[in-house]
Amino acid sequence: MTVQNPGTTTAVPIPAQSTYQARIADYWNREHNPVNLELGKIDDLYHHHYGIGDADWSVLDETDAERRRELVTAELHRLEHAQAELLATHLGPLTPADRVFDAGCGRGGGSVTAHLRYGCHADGVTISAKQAEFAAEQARARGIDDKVRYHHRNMLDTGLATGAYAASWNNESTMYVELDLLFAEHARLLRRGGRYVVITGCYNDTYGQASREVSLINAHYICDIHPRSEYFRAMARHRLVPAHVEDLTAATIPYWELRKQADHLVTGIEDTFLTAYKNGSFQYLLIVADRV
Ligand code: GPP
Ligand code: MG
Repeated sequence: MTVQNPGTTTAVPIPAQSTYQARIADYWNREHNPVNLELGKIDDLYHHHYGIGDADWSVLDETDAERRRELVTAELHRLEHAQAELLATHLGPLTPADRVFDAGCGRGGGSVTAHLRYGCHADGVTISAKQAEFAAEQARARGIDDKVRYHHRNMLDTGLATGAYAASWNNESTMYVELDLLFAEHARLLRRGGRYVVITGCYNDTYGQASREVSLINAHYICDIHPRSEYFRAMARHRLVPAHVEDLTAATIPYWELRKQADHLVTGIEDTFLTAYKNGSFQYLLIVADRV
């Protein structure tokens, strides 16, 4: 290695700080799955997470093929939005003066959901420049860009203001990062008594190591699903104290059963999720914690 100028350091490129992170940004910059875009189009709430709750199976009875596709798309979107609303419920109570941080915000649906519910300011961060542009355009179109902002940054190193946030969350984005680095950043951003919420897929320590299905999910999204235990260990190390934990595994299975039957939307990962949930190796988990 040649040290050309020992008196200075070279800034690490932000937001992609490693080859891995550059690869993730590349994936999300190219991602155009109909299962995300067709659902989002319905009401301009673009989610990048799965759904919860009982499905209305009658949508499958529709005999007109095109109408059936529309009904199935709308039903999957309803279930995804129900998941976003559940997460938003746990952020509050919040006032319009409060600020929230959406870590790994994707195309922005979660921040808009929180803003619509509480009137709060929101800062969403994504490592994908395309997602950040898309989300910002959505906020402009809604006329809420004065309060809902999206940043092309790394959620481990946001540059946002210390202690400025009343609540923060990760909605299915923790599997892309080391939890210690992530929770250190949430603990820094949250004010004392602030709220942290995570919904995630984690592997079940009771089952043992990651199952074949968990490994297939990792390969599909280029992520690294953590064991359930690691969340609690890492939170404890970063002043995040769990106040509520909910296993959403049973609640998410109808979403996957319905998505599996949506020929116009499937991505090929549906059976793997269903097997992983049903064989007990994988869990869909909500954790709500207080920043102490
Ligand atoms: C959802 O995004 C999934 C992730 C961000 C990563 C993996 C999550 C786990 C719980 C393991 P998406 O809505 O873009 O996925 P899809 O295109 O499959 O709908
Ligand atoms: Mg999706």
